[in-house]
Amino acid sequence: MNWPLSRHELASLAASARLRVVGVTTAEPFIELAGFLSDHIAAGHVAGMHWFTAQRAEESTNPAVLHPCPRSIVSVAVPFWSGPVSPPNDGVLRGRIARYAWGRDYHLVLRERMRAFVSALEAALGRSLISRTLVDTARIVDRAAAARAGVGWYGKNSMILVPNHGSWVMLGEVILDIDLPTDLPLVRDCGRCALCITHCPTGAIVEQYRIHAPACISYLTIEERGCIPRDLRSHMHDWVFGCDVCQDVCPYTNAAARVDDPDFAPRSVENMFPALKSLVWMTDTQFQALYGGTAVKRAKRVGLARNAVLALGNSGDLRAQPILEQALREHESPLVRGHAAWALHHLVGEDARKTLRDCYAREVDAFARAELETALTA
Ligand code: B12
Ligand code: SF4
Ligand code: SF4
Repeated sequence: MNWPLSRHELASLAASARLRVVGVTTAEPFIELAGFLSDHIAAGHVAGMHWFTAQRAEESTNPAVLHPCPRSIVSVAVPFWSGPVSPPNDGVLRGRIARYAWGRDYHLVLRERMRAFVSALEAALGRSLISRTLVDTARIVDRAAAARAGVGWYGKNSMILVPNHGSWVMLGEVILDIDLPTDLPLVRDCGRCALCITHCPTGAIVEQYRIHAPACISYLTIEERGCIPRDLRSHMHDWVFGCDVCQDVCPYTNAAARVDDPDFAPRSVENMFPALKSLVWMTDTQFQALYGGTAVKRAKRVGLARNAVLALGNSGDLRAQPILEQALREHESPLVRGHAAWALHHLVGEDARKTLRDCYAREVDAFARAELETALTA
């Protein structure tokens, strides 16, 4: 077949758009995935994400629903490992944000680069293309496209592992109306390793390649808008947005090459290890200044405050006690007050009784009252 571009030309056009890891697959439907996804949904593994319906899953496995004349899918992986970083030793009680969310929102970064890539392609071919760029829209299963395009392979934590970068990559796709030379899937697997399964703090990797999202800290801190199940709270440790444990323990991900991509660089320490007290009392303006234009925005200000009180309760540090007492008495959100009741009791046990009793006498919100009652009777 006469390809309009060679593999090499395609790779250098992608590199000119700052996309260094790309692979190509056909626009054929992902037939096996459709069945896997409907079983996955029926088993409740994505419960709580109401947009994740069987119909949407079926559509997401068929590129013809997403593009009028799809011929090829270019899968892109943007690496972001910038080397080991520890929280500052400044005596401040701090939480932890997952690494992918430290810098600019990856949706914006990937979309800009993929659009630049399409423009470069059009210039090289001398004609316009019918294209669609996708990133994390759940309109296509990004990992399935990456696996079929040979960009990476599935780890048992269900992450796509990319040679030289492990799972420290964000994924996107460009669907095009032209045929391109395709790549073969990589023939790799985890062997006997199961570190991610044994280290997952909440047991969310229920079997290899299968995540029970309602138990995953990433889901709990970002997608869950209401009450976090009590039995999972103490396992969330200091995570306030996302979780990197199943990647941090992975030997492939640990061997990732360092990339200094300014788009993924944090603006300040608060984008990596935020001060928990500040998160509890943040105003909308402060929230916007720190987290506007980053993926953290998705969790919303009150969601982060709720996550922060849990992290304070899990800190084991008595300096968290007055912060929690104040949150329990004065926070404007009943969601935060309710979680603060659990956190305070978890931190100091019986010593919380007087504050809990005082607050119970004044509390009017049903959720916060129920949490106070549970803490008092625990
Ligand atoms: C919903 C969602 C979540 C949910 C559910 C995750 C899940 N694993 O199901 C929650 C909120 C929990 C979540 C968490 C995270 N997510 Co998320 N999430 C998504 C989203 C929007 C849809 C994923 C989906 O369809 N899940 C349903 C399952 C069934 O599909 P899957 O995850 O692709 O899993 C595949 C494997 O299970 C495989 N498989 C099944 N059986 C078998 C058997 C064998 C033998 C093999 C080899 C494979 C295999 O097939 C499945 C389909 O491809 C995608 C974006 C997108 N549009 O695809 C991002 C995405 C998957 N998330 C991403 C990231 C970065 C994360 C977090 C790391 C964020 C964080 N640090 O907190 C965590 C990681 C948790 C984990 N271990 O998966 C990246 C993953 C990048 C990568 N390198 O793989 C994606 C692709 C976003 C992006 N555009 O880059 N996420
Ligand atoms: S992101 Fe955290 S909670 Fe979710 S599967 Fe990985 S280790 Fe478990
Ligand atoms: S930790 Fe081990 S089992 Fe898990 S993804 Fe990495 S190599 Fe695979």
